Amino acid sequence: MLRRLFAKRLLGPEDLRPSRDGWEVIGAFNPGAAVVGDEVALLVRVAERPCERRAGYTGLPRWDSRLGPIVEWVKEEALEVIDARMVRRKEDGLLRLTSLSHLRVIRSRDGRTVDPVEGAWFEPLGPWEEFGVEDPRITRIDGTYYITYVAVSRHGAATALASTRDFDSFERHGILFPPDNKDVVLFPERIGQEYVALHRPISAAPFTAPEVWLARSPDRLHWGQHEPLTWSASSWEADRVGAGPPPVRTSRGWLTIYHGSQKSPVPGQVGAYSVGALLLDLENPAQVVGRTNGPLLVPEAPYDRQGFVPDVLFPTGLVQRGDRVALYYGAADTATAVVELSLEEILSSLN
Ligand code: MAN
Repeated sequence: MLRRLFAKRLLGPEDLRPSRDGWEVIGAFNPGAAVVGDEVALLVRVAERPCERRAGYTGLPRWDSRLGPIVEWVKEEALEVIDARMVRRKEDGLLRLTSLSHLRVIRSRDGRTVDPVEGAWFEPLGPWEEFGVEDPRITRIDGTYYITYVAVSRHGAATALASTRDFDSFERHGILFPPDNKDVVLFPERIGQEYVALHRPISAAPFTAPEVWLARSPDRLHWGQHEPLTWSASSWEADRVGAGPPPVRTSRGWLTIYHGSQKSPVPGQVGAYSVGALLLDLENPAQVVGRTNGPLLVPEAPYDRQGFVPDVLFPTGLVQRGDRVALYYGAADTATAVVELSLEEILSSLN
């Protein structure tokens, strides 16, 4: 396990006002991060649910294109609880989320404290975002910030692209990877003329445990030449894996921080999410040339261990300054936290 050189919970639901009357913020987590001028901009996932409770009913939130956030009240006996995040409708076996997420810009001058003033909001729009927008990753390419984010709807969890130059206004570029595909990150530069992305498709007929794949594109919109990254997974990453923040160029290869989750022995409980690292070949990043033996970080701080989904450390943003790597992450699907690590120590833990 690596030394945590600095660690802090930066932001929680208590720090943000709900987007509308009658709604409560239950999570401010899984932040994208980018250096903008001399500040760090965080794009935080804000999860909300209705304040109202109706005995015998569950309120299922969704974004209506005309009305904004609305609630559908469904009899409890018509639903099966999967975990804190999801229920299944018995009638048709389909899933719904128990909260509805949008994104908000939060700025930090020093990367270790957040400004009280909130920036722009990125709210769901259109049919692909009906159940919310989640888990943004930010990559700066040629002066523009590209944001890959999960767009959830009755059609599944897809990954879409948006861009911004200032974090005040955003342009949408549509869906890049159709459902079920999350944890998409773009590399910060072209490799041999092409844009490169990591993504994580999930199949309903699993011939494999979830894998991280790599794809290439001439224009950031059309993706092909898909291939899986292969490494032999350990038990801490046996259930889910996915790229964390965008890969970082180092002299030894592309340092790629990712999350892995354990299988939980308890039904209805989500297995612990920890952090690992891969090293990908600089010229051909589909080749894994190094990896951590065990996890780099496991949920350990009280805020990693307790919250909406306990024991989740979900890295989504990274800012490098010299040897210092600040990793911004979602703690227990509730709060935004930062942990600072030494790049040298990360690299020497890889083999
Ligand atoms: C999934 C996603 C994330 C979430 C983790 C942990 O990967 O829903 O948004 O943070 O699970 O619950």
